[in-house]
Amino acid sequence: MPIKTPLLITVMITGIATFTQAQTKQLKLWYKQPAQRWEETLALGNGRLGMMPDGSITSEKVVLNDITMWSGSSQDANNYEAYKQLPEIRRLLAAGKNVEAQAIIDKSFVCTGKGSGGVPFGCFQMLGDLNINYQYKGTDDKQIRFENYERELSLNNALAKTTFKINGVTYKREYFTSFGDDVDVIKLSADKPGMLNLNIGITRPERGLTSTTGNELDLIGQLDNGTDGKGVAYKAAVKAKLTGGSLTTTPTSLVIKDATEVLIYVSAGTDFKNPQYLNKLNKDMGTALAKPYALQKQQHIANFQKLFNRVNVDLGSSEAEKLTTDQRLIAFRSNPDADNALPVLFYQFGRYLSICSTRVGLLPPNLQGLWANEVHTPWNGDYHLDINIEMNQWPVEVSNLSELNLPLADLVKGMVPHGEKTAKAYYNADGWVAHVITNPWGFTEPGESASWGVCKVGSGWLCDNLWQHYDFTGDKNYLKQIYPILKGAAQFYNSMLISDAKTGWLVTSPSSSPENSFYLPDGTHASICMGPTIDNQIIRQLFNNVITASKVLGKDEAFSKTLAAKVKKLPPPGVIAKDGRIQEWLEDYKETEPQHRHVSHLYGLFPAAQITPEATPALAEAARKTLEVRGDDGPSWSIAYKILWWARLHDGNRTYKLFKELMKPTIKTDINYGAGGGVYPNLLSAGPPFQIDGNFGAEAGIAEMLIQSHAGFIDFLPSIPDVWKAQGEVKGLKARGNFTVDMKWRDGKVTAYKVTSPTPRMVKVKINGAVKSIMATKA
Ligand code: FUC
Repeated sequence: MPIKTPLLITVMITGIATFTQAQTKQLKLWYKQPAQRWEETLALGNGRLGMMPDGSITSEKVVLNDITMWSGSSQDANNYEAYKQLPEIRRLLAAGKNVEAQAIIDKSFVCTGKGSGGVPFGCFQMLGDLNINYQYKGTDDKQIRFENYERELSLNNALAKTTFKINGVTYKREYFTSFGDDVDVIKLSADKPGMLNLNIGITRPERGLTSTTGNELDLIGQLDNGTDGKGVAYKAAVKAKLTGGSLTTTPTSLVIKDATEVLIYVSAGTDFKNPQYLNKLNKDMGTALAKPYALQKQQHIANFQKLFNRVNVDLGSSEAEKLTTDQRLIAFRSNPDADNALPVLFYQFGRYLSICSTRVGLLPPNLQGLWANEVHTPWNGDYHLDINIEMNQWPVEVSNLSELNLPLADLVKGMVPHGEKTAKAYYNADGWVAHVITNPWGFTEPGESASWGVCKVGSGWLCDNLWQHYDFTGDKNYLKQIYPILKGAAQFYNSMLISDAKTGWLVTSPSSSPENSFYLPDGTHASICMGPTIDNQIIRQLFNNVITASKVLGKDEAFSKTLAAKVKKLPPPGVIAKDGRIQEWLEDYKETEPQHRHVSHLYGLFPAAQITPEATPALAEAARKTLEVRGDDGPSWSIAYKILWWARLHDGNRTYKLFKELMKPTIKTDINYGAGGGVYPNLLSAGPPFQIDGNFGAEAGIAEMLIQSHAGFIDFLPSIPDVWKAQGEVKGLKARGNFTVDMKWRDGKVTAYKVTSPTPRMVKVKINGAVKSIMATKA
């Protein structure tokens, strides 16, 4: 809930100091060689279009993306007979016959059709490859000697560059996905006239036709929708503007000879919710071509910086900043305490990635944000609801990018009508439900396998993300808009909870604890159970949020009372098992994988605040033991989640240990479900493979180390490691209730701070261990 503003206490803000304006620090990734693999290429994006140049000398590949490139289509994969199996499944579970219950689910309680295994579920796909082949005068093409090579990605300007010298000529390339004109822009230049010779092609592994019309190079196609083949239609148009030289075309390429400067524009789009996409992309191309490059670049940077410059974090400079980013990661591994600027870079890279991978009115970032170099992206590049998509959104509120939560709210709104059908089909229940996976087509059915697909708190978890936007902003209009979504999700659980005969608690049945399994007393194992802890925690959270919302909006008092009565009958936020850990399931089962990557039963510790060291010390201690047994490794998202939990447990040094784990350099790409998460040379997070949740989760974790606001007050430096204590400064972080926080510290003690709000208000803060009320000044 928003932070209460106590009345009548007027304490002056102490220690106001001048805080660094905007970004004074240069934040960049840089390298001294071209990318050898996609995981070394630099991620550019403008919330819709993505572009990843590899900076090769002769054959440069620039992977292009569009966040709406989705195969598949709306479908109805509900099994409308499924609810008839519910009494028998529940009877078996109550009798401890989980294996038998699971068998019925696999047969008749999953989605119909292929589920995530193909279309119509669909898959997020790359748009295409822009292939630029360069020829250099006076060189033997096979053995080109180049020097002074550098490529970089500036996070301050959302701009990538490549420079090198061949035969005394300096070549420069500048790349950006324009936040102004909504096109990809590449500027090629040489410091001697007439030295640019190249041809440009555009391809795609399937469903893409390349052609030229006039001086425009086009890639067009249509993705598979799983029914009549006429799925999302797309086009990418490429044009070049030259200074000097000549432009001709072949049927599949643009050929440029003897130019001094070349501006390449890619204007692309799909018909996803945009039947007029061809008009738009033609118009965008026209505007881009007509504008002077310098102005275009300036507008791009200005638009991007409106969001990026809202937050500044400074933990000091380091010598390691002089190292290239790949070398710096290696150095950090052996001497992490010498480079406090790396966590800052990684934090700001997370903010950069949010700004680049989503925008208001479009889709939220998927498993890979908006960057994919394949047609078949791992896990379909979809929206996984049992951690991943929620984690993607966790950093945006605290990191002052609140509006970037709205695309998720739109996605969820679109799921509701379908989720209502799913609620009826499987549970004969009111409201709406979503299980483990969704896509832009509104999929809400269980997945195709009982082992992972039946977890039913996807909808409840999403609602918490939606709630966070209200909690941070206090925006009642927004609350009004999302209320029906929250209420519908609560109606579902309200109408399907059953009473557990042993405890009398209200629980879900059937369900599972995301993607874990357990041993039954007879030695067999199963995933399906009644009332896993995560379900209880998510439902508690949702019901309480709906109760608060109904009060704030002054509606649905009767329903709110029903929920309040049910909350009392839910299992507590955690049950402490014999071994001192929090029980993952209603029964004290032994897990089949003690180090399983999901630690779902700590949802109550983060993102929820049902378990806190202050209010529930015994549960907090049990959470600590739970984490000790689970260990510190896992896919990157799992390590990132552990940063967040340890931050909530106020163990700064442990959070930093986990951050170090997360920053293990790797180039592995095989799908990993166990230990071994890390980071690629381009700082994208490695599950492996690339999954952006690790970036966003770690960003949220770093913010949570610096500021927390879930317990009714703003906690300054709740969880920083010793190595950050000497001195630091942050500016622009957000706290629940729409407060903005700046602070400076020295030797672990806050020395100056400023809390602002749209209107002056009292707010509770915890600074240097003391809780007090202060006046937040007008922003
Ligand atoms: C969840 C995780 C996997 C992976 C996938 C996309 O199922 O268990 O590790 O992150 O989502």
